[in-house]
Amino acid sequence: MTRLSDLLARQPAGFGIGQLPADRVPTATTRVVCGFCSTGCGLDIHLKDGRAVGLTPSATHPVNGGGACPKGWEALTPLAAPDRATTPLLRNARGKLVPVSWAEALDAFVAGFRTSQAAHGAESAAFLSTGQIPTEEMALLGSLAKFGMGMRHGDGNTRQCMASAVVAYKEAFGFDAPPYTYADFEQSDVIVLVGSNLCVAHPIMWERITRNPNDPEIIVIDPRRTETAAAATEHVALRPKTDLVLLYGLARNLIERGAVDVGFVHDHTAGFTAFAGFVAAFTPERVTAETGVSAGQLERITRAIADGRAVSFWWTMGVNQSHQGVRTAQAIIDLALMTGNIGRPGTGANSITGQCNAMGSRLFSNTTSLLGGHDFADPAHRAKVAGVLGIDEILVPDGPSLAYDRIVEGISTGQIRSLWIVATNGAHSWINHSDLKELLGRLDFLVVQDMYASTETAQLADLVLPAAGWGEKDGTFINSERRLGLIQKVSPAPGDALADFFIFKAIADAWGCGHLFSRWTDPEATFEILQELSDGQPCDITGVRGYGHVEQGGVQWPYPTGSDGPGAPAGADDLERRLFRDGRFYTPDQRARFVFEEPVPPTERPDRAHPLVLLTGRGSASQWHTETRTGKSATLRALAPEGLWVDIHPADATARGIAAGDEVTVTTRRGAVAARAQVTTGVGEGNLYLPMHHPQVNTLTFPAFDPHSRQPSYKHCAADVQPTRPGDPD
Ligand SMILES: Nc1nc2c(c(=O)[nH]1)N[C@H]1C(S)=C(S)[C@@H](COP(=O)(O)OP(=O)(O)OC[C@H]3O[C@@H](n4cnc5c(=O)[nH]c(N)nc54)[C@H](O)[C@@H]3O)O[C@H]1N2
Ligand SMILES: Nc1nc2c(c(=O)[nH]1)N[C@H]1C(S)=C(S)[C@@H](COP(=O)(O)OP(=O)(O)OC[C@H]3O[C@@H](n4cnc5c(=O)[nH]c(N)nc54)[C@H](O)[C@@H]3O)O[C@H]1N2
Ligand code: SF4
Ligand SMILES: [Mo]
Repeated sequence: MTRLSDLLARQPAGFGIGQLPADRVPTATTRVVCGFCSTGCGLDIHLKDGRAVGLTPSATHPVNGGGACPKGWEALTPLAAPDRATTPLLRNARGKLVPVSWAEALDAFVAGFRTSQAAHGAESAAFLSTGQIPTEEMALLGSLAKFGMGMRHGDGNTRQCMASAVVAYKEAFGFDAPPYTYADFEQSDVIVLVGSNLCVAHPIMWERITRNPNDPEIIVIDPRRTETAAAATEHVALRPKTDLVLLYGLARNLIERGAVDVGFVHDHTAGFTAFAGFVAAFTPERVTAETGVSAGQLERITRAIADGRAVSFWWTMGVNQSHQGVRTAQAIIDLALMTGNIGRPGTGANSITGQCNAMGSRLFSNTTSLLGGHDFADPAHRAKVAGVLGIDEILVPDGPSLAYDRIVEGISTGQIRSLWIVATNGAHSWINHSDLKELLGRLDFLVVQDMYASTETAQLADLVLPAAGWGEKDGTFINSERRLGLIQKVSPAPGDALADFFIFKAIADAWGCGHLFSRWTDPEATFEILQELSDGQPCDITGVRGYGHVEQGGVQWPYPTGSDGPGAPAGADDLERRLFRDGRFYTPDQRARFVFEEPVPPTERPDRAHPLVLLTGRGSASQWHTETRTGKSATLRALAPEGLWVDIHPADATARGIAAGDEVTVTTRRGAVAARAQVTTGVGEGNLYLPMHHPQVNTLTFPAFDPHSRQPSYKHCAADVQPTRPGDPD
């Protein structure tokens, strides 16, 4: 802990502590990482008698260096919201959720799952979790559900978000390993952002770009002129879902120009010759015809990449949330590999994660991969994990779980009969959720564990378990650049709400499998287990010396034993570390793979009734997903538009007699939603844009999925917009 005097010495004049009422003058400060996005900003929490009374972004944290976005500044506010779940709630015979004690709730939990599993088999129970709880909690949930309760199927909301990047990296690099460190934002001379609106979704990463001293070329590939595109040096406004054609065309042009790093490709990759042959068909004429990007612009970006000394490629949901998200991500990786832009400062094929602990979920949630980035299908991995945990190997399933969409499908076929949802609000966020809501109603038993009893999903539950949130518990997160950071309890949880960790422990005891988790006494003891599980893996963190080690600035994986001792390899203990500096990847032959496939059109095609394409995504820097948290802050609400606005191109608006501010109805084949018209050239002609934060938006989206990652394609469906007539929905 830092002393108040140290804190005050660091504050600029006029900080104003002197004006605070006496009962709010902090007496100490402690450091945590933010619990919203994956940037992982350090926040200094000011404490009075051990309780948070305010916060300031950490000036000395390597991620944010004193900055935070509005959500970070307001992080404490949602904790005090009146709709917090403060006691367990059980649906009674009259169908009403009523408060019950923890003892009754645990009895109901065990009875509900046991009864359903007895009738339909242990594997008919499943869970859906999150990228927003600490790694220790994810690991305990995944282990309890699969090793203790006999579940085989459990997935996370990270399927909605990162699944395409995970598969892309695994196939290309041999492990799910985003290679970069944020310093790369400052060290590039060419920065290519594909389907990524940093200014809104990762404002502090954008701030790091603004600190780049090289006057970088910033190329933004996005069908919309986003805040980020407007600030770029080049905005490539391609047609939605044509990225793959553009990227292959870029590869072809770069080859023609002789921009291939022949030495790197020869020494460290496999499959380039086939790739070069494949992309030859992506001529500039074809690229222009399919993507709408002009030959001149294609030439400019080819030249920028070819001439760049340090080119970094970054992508987010505009790539992952696509019917061909994996191959699109791999096309970005292909570009980085062929130009040798990997492993050096300012380079990389860099997937930016979304949620504060998406990376923890990818490695330790025991859903798609077995704890520690292991493989359920590999007997040696199962034996290793069982050995570390001291459990019988037979308890470890021999294959991965069904993906989120298959679990949902399983409810409709009767394969899945009971479900436990933790820290995700699928009844708002799942693609085409009208279906999901109906299906959740068919379950024998639905448990929702959340900070708020008011979420769309909690309202459908048979049992609601009240959870403590960020700021009310301890644990670690892993951010986008693989950096472990600490969260700490700085505020008491309301009422009977408990940290998810201790809810899981109580359930394990009630279920009768508590003995499996006797070593998992608290989050920090669990962290040691995670370290052991990571031993020898690319994400090895055995060298981390407990929570104290990650509190101040965090530590990036890998950090194997000996990373900071005498004799440690050079650079192993640097504050900023990137992967693949030696050109060696995690594949058996240590070579990265070129992976590619013929592009295919999106699943749902526009027609006369729905001639437009609807895109969805983030609305503003102050809104977080389904707004269960950000919606509770008056400050954050004031920073976002009120109500739902749809972006419409002026030509499309004129053709329909729509003027700015008009009430309109957006329709797809699945439904109709009322909104106000924002007439803007920010969207392309023929496109509409809706922010995902409004609960109705996912009644419109079309459930298409990438075949390799099962990630939903939230950013494409056929739609129309018309002036609202009497009788339309409001
Ligand atoms: N304020 C705020 N910040 C957040 C979040 C939040 O809810 N609010 N959520 C966090 C999470 S979990 C995530 S995953 C990230 C998401 O971060 P981003 O991916 O940056 O955010 P999105 O707005 O979903 O999508 C990015 C862009 O993809 C574009 N796009 C749509 N279709 C295509 C296409 O076919 N090609 C290309 N190239 N682009 C396309 C959209 O126009 C949009 O501008 O943000 C994180 N940060
Ligand atoms: N149309 C459209 N839909 C989308 C997207 C899009 O771009 N377009 N993006 C998708 C993406 S990338 C994502 S990541 C998802 C996000 O979708 P969700 O995960 O459904 O969104 P959140 O609102 O973050 O939900 C998190 C829930 O966890 C609760 N919670 C927070 N902290 C804790 C905790 O510590 N413990 C417990 N038990 N509960 C907690 C919150 O109250 C909230 O109810 O949405 C997806 N949906
Ligand atoms: S940029 Fe992300 S991590 Fe940083 S303060 Fe904002 S929400 Fe938190
Ligand atoms: Mo996400």
